[in-house]
Amino acid sequence: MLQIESAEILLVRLPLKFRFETSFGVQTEKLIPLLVLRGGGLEGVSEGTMEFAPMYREETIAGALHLLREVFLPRVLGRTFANPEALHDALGSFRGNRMARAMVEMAAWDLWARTLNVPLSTLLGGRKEQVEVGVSLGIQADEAATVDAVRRHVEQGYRRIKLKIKPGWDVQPVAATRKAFPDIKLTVDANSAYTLADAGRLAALDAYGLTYIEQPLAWDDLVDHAELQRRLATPLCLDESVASAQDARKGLALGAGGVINVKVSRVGGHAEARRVHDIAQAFGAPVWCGGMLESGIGRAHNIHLSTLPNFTLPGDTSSASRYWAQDVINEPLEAHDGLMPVPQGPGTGVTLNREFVEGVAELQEEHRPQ
Ligand code: OSB
Ligand code: MG
Repeated sequence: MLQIESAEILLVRLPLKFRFETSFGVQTEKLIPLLVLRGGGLEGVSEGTMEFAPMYREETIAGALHLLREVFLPRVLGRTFANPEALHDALGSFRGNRMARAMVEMAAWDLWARTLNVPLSTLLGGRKEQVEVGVSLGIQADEAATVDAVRRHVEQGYRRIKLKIKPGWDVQPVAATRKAFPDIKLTVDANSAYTLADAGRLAALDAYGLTYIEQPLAWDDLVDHAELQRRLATPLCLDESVASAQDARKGLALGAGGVINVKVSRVGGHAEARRVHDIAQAFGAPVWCGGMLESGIGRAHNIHLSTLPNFTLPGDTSSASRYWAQDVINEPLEAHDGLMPVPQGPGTGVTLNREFVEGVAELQEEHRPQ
């Protein structure tokens, strides 16, 4: 049984090793909420991917902390569940806030896998021992800097390069990169910065052999993406606008895209991520595992999810050492030749570096049954 005896919330701030510019702003550090669930002498750990401000989607760290403390944790603390799906159902009547609910669900999966003494990937049904990864590169100062950044990561063996774009900076970096690297797997991500009025500009990207164009239109749209897809040869990939398996079904049925970026936290946890994966597979649409600049905890969860069979395109789960001088976990998560090994051992296979985390934590609180 999955027993939830106590919980711990931690909040850490980590400096990013690179400046990450997207269509919605510049990031130089990451504020990361972590959740530990304890039971039966074991612990499961998860990471929240909502941000300080609602830039990517609508959730925020402050909102998540409030919901964990006052609403979600009181629903699970002191209780015993048959499995993580049953625990998730205990939060199933709440609307939205999927990233916050995912924190509880994902920590429960880790705890459950450790209780059964199997790797999380095995419980989810994945078989790969390593997963193909690419890299997501922020907007650079100019074409030369873009090509330089691409070259460095191609040389490291990454299997796909994704360039962030925005209106006024789209064809330029793509044309320069394609000229320097005619054969690499190349994609772009607009993070919702365009509208249908930009269809002509986006259609110009058809000339560069992109594997997909990620989330060009509004974060909550499916209909305009379907209209845009009819005007483009390049497949669209949905990120922001898929928050559930139902969204995935609707998007694929509408023809809003041909590829889905699965982020386990965005859709509410591993069980829902697997349903998104399955629905996409039924539509013949490949999926890949996205990232939110996670620390080692979220990164390890992403790697385990990526072992499912329809993750046939390289994910964004690049080496942890790209992001952090010091990670929150004890184990390295390093890709070699674009292949990320799946951490072995029970659960996610990674463990919190307590000394480091407690040293930098801006918040650390214990929660017990009332
Ligand atoms: O759109 O995929 C995105 C990071 C933060 C928010 C949204 C996105 C991203 C990335 C980075 O692209 C992926 C990563 O390296 O984790
Ligand atoms: Mg994206």
